[in-house]
Formats: sequence, structure tokens, C-alpha cells
Amino acid sequence: PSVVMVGLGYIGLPTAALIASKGLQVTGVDIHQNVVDTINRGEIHIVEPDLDGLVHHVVKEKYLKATTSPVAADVYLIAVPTPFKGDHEPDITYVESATRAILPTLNEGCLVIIESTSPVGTTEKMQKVIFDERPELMGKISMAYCPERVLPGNVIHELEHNDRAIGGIDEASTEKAIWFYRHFVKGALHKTNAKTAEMCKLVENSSRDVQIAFANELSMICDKAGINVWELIDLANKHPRVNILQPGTGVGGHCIAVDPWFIVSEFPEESKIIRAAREINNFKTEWVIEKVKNAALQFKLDNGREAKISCMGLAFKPNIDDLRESPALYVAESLVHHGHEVIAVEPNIEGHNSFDMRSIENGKEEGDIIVFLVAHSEFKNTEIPTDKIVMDFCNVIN
Ligand code: SAJ
Repeated sequence: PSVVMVGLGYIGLPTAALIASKGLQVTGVDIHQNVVDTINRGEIHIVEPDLDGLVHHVVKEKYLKATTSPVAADVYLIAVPTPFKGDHEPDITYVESATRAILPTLNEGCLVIIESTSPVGTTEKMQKVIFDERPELMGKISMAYCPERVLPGNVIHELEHNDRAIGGIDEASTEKAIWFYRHFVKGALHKTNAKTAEMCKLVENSSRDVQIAFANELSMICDKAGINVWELIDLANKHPRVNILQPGTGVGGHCIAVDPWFIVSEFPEESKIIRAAREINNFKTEWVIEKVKNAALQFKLDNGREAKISCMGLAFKPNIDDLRESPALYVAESLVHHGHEVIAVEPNIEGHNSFDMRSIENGKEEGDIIVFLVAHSEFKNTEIPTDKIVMDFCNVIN
């Protein structure tokens, strides 16, 4: 089948490239001309291991080309962002404009799949958008929802090997979508309906958020109780049915800190744990900032001068260069905002507009307070001069 992928971002581009690498003809569509031009040169505008080589190859072999306006195809995939609007309300404007953009090109027998993380009921809404404009297609096209579940940093592998939940608007649509994903997915393809598939994605990320919130809450309790939380979790996890996650600077990235709100905003009365988890994980970041500010205050009392604070790590999680919704970046920025002298160390990025960037060695030498915010492997077991104050919020230095 020929394929149109609408949205060439963190999910759309790797997916389009993987499908093209299986020998299918893929047209990638994006509203940004610079993104389209970059891809047509065989280059990429996002950072993801192994993606550049893959895109370069499929563009050169003419299996993938990018454009700003959709063309007719057998299968349409929509992978555009669903941000917030107002008070944590999901904004499905991009999904709707993508649907409207492909509308004129749809033909009988085609398949439309939404992959964007979406509030429950979005696929049905888009079905209505299509049939209001093109009533003659009613009963003659297939539609399904199939969320992606790939982990940033391991996208290419997971796109191919993860299981998928696939929910059509009817059984025939589900079957057709399964037939399509078989072309490039090696993982199991699980049948469901559109609503359940939509909720499934939201629940996966909410589940992780709740589990991380538990670990973060424990870390604050243990701090007060004078107990090493990492030793505690390690011991508790020796129980055969306990598996506590790791506390940290907070929860960042584009998914886990966002998706739970899609449930909370629609089911506010029922979503008590989900909302509390979001609040705890956000609070953990503020707690970290307070801890560092207090340490800086104490340093000033003891030494009669302001402390230099080295922030070790800015990314939203270990071993990536992604700064989106990063709690570590937020901590560093808040400290600057409160008038502290901050030295930033991030081995995964070249430089940053707002910070004085240093190497790991210089960060450790120049700072008075060394704050570990992200457990990058470069920081593991690092030696720190004994006259420094060390604050490790991610258990990276032992
Ligand atoms: N984190 C902790 N403690 C932990 C684990 C994670 O504090 O024990 C923090 C990380 O440092 C980071 C945040 O949580 O700030 C999220 O990181 P992550 O690795 O848990 O997840 P993401 O955001 O990179 O990707 C998630 C994945 N979802 C699940 O694992 C349920 C991925 O499979 C999804 O495809 C992705 O969201 C998405 O796009 O929705």
C-alpha cells in the first residue's frame, strides 16, 4: 500500500522512515517548509539514535519524500502533537486540522489511522469530521486508533518490536489496520476498539507517573526520617511482589507529564490518584529547588560569600539530549532566576543560550555545591573534591 504520514516529528518521521525502509512508498506531510526541505535533503531535524542513517537511505532510494500538502494514498497516518490548552485541557486542534487536510484526497477503500496521543472519543470525532464533509465515503473507508509506545532514545528498535493495541471504529477497520501494521511491526498486534485503544495509551503513561510519584513521595518522607531512600527501595524490592521505581528530580518529557491530565480533565471526580501523582511529581521538583537554595544559604552563612552551584545534567532523563519539559533544566533556571550563580554541565549537548556550560571536570572544580540532577552514565561513580558540598537527587554517585 502507498502511505501518507501527516506530522514529521519525533514519532511521525521515524515511523515514516521505518515503513519506507520496508519498500512501501511513503509521502511525509508537514506544515513546516523547513522540516520538509531538511528531510528531502536526506537530513533530520530531531535527535534520535540511528534515525539519520535510516532517513538518508530511504530518501536516497526514493521510498520517502516530504511535502507540505497531502496526496492520495491507500493508508493515512496522523502523528501530530496534542498539546494542552487552558488548565490542562487536551487540545486536539492539530489532529482535526490534519484530518481536514487529508479529507479532499480520501478515496473509497482507504484506511485512516490516528497515532497521536488523544483524549478518549477523538477517533469518533474525526470520523464525524470526515463524514460530514464526505458523506459518500460512509461505510466505504476504514478508520482506527493505534497509539505508539516508543521510548525516546530507543525509537527505531521499539517501533518495530513493541506490541501495539489497535482499535478500529468497526471490526473491518481493526482487521485492515492489523494487516497494515504487519508490514513493519514484529511485535504482537492486539485487537480492540478505538475508545479502548485511546484510553490504553493514557493509562500506560499514567501508570508510570503514579509509580514514580510513589518513589518521589518516599524520597521526601525518607529525607525527613533520616533514611537513605535508595537503600530502602533496594531492600523493599527484594520482596517478590514489590517493584518500586526510582525517585529523581521530577518527571519530564513530552508524555508522562502530559497524558495523565487527559484523563483528569475528562474524569475529574474519579481521577484522584492520577491527579495526586501529577501534583507530587511536580512538587518534587520544587522541593529539590528549595533544598538547593537552603544549602546555598547555609554556605553563605558559613563562608561569607555566595555559593557557586554546579548543576550536573539538564536533560529530562539519563543519557539523552532532550530538554523538553525537563525538571533538571527547570531547577537550573529557577536557581538562576533566584539570583544564584549557576554552572551547567550537560555532557549530551553542545551549548545552551541561558547557561555557562562546563565540562564535567570543570563543573566539579568550580562549583561550591555540586548538584546531581540527572543520572547520566558519565556521572557514575565520579570522584568529587572533598571540600565540596554534594547533593545527589538521582543516586548517580553512590
Ligand atoms: N523517571 C523517574 N524515575 C523512574 C523512571 C523515570 O523519575 O524510575 C522520570 C525520568 O527521569 C523522566 C520521566 O520520568 O523525567 C519519564 O521518563 P520515562 O523513561 O519513564 O518515559 P518517557 O517519557 O521517555 O517515555 C514514556 C514511555 N512510557 C512508559 O514507559 C509507560 C514510552 O513507552 C512512551 O512511548 C512515551 O512515554 C510516550 O511517547 O508516550
